[in-house]
Amino acid sequence: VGYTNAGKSTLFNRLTGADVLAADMPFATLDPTAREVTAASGRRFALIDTVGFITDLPTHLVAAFRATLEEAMEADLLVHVRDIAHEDSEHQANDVYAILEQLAQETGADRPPIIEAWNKADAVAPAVRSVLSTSASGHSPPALLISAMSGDGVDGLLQTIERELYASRRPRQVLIVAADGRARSWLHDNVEVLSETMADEINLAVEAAMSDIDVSRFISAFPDARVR
Ligand SMILES: Nc1nc2c(ncn2[C@@H]2O[C@H](COP(=O)(O)OP(=O)(O)OP(=O)(O)O)[C@@H](O)[C@H]2O)c(=O)[nH]1
Ligand SMILES: [Mg+2]
Repeated sequence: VGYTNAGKSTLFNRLTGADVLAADMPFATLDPTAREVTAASGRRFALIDTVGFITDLPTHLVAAFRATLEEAMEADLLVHVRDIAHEDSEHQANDVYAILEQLAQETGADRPPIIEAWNKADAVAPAVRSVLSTSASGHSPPALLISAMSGDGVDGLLQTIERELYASRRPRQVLIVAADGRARSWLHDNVEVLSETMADEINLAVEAAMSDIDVSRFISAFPDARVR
C-alpha cells in the first residue's frame, strides 16, 4: 500500500519479476495484481500490488478503489511504500495511515501489521541518504531504505517481510466442534493444517502452523474455538 506514485508497482515488479504498468502518472494501477514471491529461504508468499492512496479521490473512482483497499485489511502484513524523496513525504504517510485507520474501522478488522519501505533512496543526496538510513534503523514501524528502481536495499526488505510474516508461526493446537464445517474450512484455506484427530465424540483437534495474526483472525471469526 502507499500514496500514489510512491513506487509500489516498481517494487512489485522488482520482487516478482512481473510486468505491471509502472508509470509516472496517478492511478497507473487500476487493478490489483497478486503474484507469488519466493524468499531466500525458499518460503513462498503472495504479494499484492494495490491502487495508490490519495487524499481527494474523484467520487466516481472511490467505489472502484474501495474493494481493493478493503482487501488490504485482510493481508498478513502491509508494506507501506513511501516516496522518501518527495517533499511532502510525511504528509503523504499521514494520509495513508488515516485512510488505513478508516478502512479498519469500516471493515471492523484489525489493521494488519506494517513495515515501511522508504523508496527512491537513489533520488536523494548522499548526505540525506545517510541521515535517512540512521532514522530508518530506529523507526517504528520497522523501516527500510530502498530503491525499487536500482534494487538497492530490496534484499533486506524481502528478509524483513519474511521475518515479520513467519516470526510467530508455530504449530498450534486448535479445538473445534467437528460438525462446524466453516471453522475447519477456514483452517484449510488460511493456514497449514498438520494433522487432524477426533478429540472426543464432538470435538476435532486440529494441529496447524499459525502465526499470532492467524490466531487472532481465527478467534475473531470463531470465538468458540480454542487455540493453544
Ligand atoms: N528515482 C526513483 N524513481 C522511482 C523508484 N521507484 C519508482 N520510481 C518511479 O516513480 C514513478 C511511479 O512509480 P510506480 O511504481 O508506478 O508507483 P505506484 O506507487 O505504483 O503508483 P500508483 O499505481 O499510481 O499508485 C515511476 O516513474 C517510477 O519509475 C525509485 O526507487 N527511484
Ligand atoms: Mg501502481
